Amino acid sequence: MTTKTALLVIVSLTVCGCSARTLQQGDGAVQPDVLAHETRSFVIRSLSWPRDAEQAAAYGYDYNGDGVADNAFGAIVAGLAGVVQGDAGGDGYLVPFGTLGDERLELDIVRGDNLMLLRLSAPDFSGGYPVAATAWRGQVRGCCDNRTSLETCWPQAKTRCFAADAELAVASAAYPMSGTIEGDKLALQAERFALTLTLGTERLAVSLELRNVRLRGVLREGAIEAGVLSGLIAPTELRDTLQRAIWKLISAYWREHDRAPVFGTTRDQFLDLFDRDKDGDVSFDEYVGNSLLQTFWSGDLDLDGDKMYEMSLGIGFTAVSVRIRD
Ligand SMILES: [Ca+2]
Ligand SMILES: [Ca+2]
Ligand SMILES: [Ca+2]
Repeated sequence: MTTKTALLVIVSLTVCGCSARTLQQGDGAVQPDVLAHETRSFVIRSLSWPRDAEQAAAYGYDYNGDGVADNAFGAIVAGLAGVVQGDAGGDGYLVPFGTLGDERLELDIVRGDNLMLLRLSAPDFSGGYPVAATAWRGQVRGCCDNRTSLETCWPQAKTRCFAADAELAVASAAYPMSGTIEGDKLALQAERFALTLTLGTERLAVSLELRNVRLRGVLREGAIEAGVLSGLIAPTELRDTLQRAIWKLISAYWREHDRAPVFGTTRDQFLDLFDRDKDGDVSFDEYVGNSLLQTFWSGDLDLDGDKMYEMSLGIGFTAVSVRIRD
């Protein structure tokens, strides 16, 4: 907004004493609703996978209204986490998934590789008002010089990228959201949202476009706490993005450690299961075509009734205040 339009608006408000909502006209391309609003901007500071079935449910959203929270992918990750833990000191056959862990996710966020931005806009934040919101992917930024661990990165990152006066730039189209604040409880929904996750020892960045997105959390001064982000992964996205990433993860690990067991099976057993054309390798088509995996990876919900099942996903998050440049 130019100084001139700002002045015009202030003058108009003073003169008519009316609410900003009535100021719909004018040639200054002024958006009265926005003027009436206070805005708060955040960057996601951490993401956390569910560690057990209980947490998977807590991070889920009940999409089909049957009283049970839906979080099929979260439940898979929680299940893997349990097996990895159970396998600690064992033969390490789930090593490729060992770094599904939160620390790896957090490191990628803290060092500025995976920034997700959210701007809330409401008449005021004391509660009971509708909220408009916009989410973006943030531009990659070097948030610290020593990027090797959270301990070395965070002291610098917290002032460079995760402070109220830090300014982060957007790097994607806007994902519009809407919702409410009741007391300190924020609840938003959006048609779509791009969630980027880093998977495995190979640190594969996977950008998933979630549908039917629900975001909730507790609004604090300068932060969103106890955040939960839920959404549905479409069947094509599930196959072409998520399963492909996991196939890459397994293949890379397996090629590098050609004697290592995979999923508790030996290399021969693994080939037996997947290598249909017996060329000694497991292609993506062989991997996704495996009937066991098809069952494992089948979605859990078909809200749009097209007989293709989407997979629900819920993950925890926290966010802190920043400035957003869009
Ligand atoms: Ca349900
Ligand atoms: Ca093959
Ligand atoms: Ca469907």
